Amino acid sequence: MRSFKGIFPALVTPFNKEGDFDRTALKKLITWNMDKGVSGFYVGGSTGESYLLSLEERKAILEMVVETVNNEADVIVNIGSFSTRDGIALAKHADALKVDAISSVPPFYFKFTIDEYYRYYLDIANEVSVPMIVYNVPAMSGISFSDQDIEKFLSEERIIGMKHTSYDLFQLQQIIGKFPEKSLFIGHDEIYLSALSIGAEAAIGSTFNFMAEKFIRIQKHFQAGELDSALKLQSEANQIIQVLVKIGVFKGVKAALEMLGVPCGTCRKPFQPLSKEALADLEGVMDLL
Ligand code: MN9
Repeated sequence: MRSFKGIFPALVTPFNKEGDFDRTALKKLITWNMDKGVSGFYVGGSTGESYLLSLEERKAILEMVVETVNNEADVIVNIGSFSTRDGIALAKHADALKVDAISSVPPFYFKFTIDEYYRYYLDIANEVSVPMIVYNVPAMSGISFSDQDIEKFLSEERIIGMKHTSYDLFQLQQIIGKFPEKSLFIGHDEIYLSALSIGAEAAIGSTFNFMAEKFIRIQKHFQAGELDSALKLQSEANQIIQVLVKIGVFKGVKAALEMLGVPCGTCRKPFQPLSKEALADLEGVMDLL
C-alpha cells in the first residue's frame, strides 16, 4: 500500500492583481519548494482557499500543479465539496491526471449522519482508482469524528489515510496504533514534533509553503535522536505560527511569501488585506525562519 512520508505544503492559491489564479506565481512556488526537498503537495485545501474557488478553477489549479511537479513529488488533492456529485466530478478529474491520492473534508454546512459521511467517502472512492485520504478538520468543518468513526473509515481498503488537523494527539496515536500501514498526516504544524514522537511520519501544513526547510530539519534531527535541536527549531517555528494565528494564517502565509520574494497576492474576498500593524508583527518574527 502507498505510504506517504515527509513534509507536504498545503499550497496557497496565488492570485494576480485582477484576483484571478496566477499560473506563473504557482509554478514558482512549487519549484521553490521542490528545491527545498518537500515530499509532495496538498492541493486545494483550506489553505488553497478552495471554498472561494469555482470547480473550474479548482480543476485548472490541479492541472497546473501536476504539470509543474512532473512526477518528481507526490500530489494529493482535496476534492471535498458540498455534494457527492461535485466530489465525484473533481475526483474523476484528479484520477485522470494520475494524482497520488485524493482527499476530502466531510461535506459541511448541512449536518449529515455519520452513515451519510461514510457513504460520501465510499461513493467517491468507488468511482475512481486513486485512493482516498480523509481530511479531519473539526475547527473548519464543524464535524468532530469519534475514534470509532475514524476506525470505520480507515477499515476501508479504498481509504488509505487521514489528514488529522486536530490538536488531539491521543486520538491520532490510537489511530496510528490500529492502522500502522495507513498514511496518517499531522495537519497542525505547531505540533509537528509532538506528532513525530507518537509515530506520525507525514505532515500537511499551510506554513510549509514558506517554512518547509525548517520542518525538514526538525524531522532529520528527530530521526537522529537530536531532540534538543529539533525542539529549538519547532519553538522558533511556533513563534512565527503564533503571529500567523493572530493575524490570520492564510493571509499571513501569503504575506510571508511576499517578504521572501515569492509573491502570491492576497486572499480572495471576503478576506481583507492585512493591516500595517499585522504586517509589522509578522516582519518582527521573520528572522526566526
Ligand atoms: O493544512 C493547516 N490547517 C488549516 C493545515 O488550515 C485548518 C495548518 O497548517 C494550520 O494552518 C496551522 C496553524 O494552526 O497549523
